[in-house]
Amino acid sequence: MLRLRTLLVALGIVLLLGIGTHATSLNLLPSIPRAHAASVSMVLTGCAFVTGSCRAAGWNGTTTRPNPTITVQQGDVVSVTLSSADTLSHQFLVDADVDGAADVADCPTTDPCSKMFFSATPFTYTFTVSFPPGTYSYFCVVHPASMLGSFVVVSTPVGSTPLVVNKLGLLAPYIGFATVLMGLIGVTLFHVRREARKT
Ligand SMILES: [Cu+2]
Repeated sequence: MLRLRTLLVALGIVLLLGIGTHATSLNLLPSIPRAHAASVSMVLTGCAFVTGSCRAAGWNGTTTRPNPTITVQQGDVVSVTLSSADTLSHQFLVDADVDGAADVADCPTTDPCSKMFFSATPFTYTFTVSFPPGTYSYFCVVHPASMLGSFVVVSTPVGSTPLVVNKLGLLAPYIGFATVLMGLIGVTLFHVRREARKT
């Protein structure tokens, strides 16, 4: 009978340990990363016609990658370093209300926009992405036909990988716990029966 009591105490300890392990396994549950604003910097040079360092018309005026797609997260603080590479006047604008670049009346209330510039000396225009996720366009107000590109606003941090939930991995601690519990019940029943037979 003493052996049975010892066995039951041992079973209780193992059960408590099991519940403890079970509780910590809850930390394995995936957590959604909290959105956080970041500071994003980029350089855009103005090129409306081919001259000097301007190999093509377009922001950054390269033949390989003019008008680069700009991808940011909602809430990001974006700093654009602007200069003119063809001595012409340019003005950076993000068409946040999607009504085209011509509507300068939106600038800078709804559409973030820089001052007009023609100097080769760079200056930095900073704005916060306060509009919702989506695909927008950024323009040069003076040359909207050639100096335009995509401005993409995403809701998750730029460069983060999508959350993948390993469902089997989540179940593993539960299966392990259940197996140990069943085993212990089996062993206990075996000993209880043996003790009962002895008396
Ligand atoms: Cu321009």
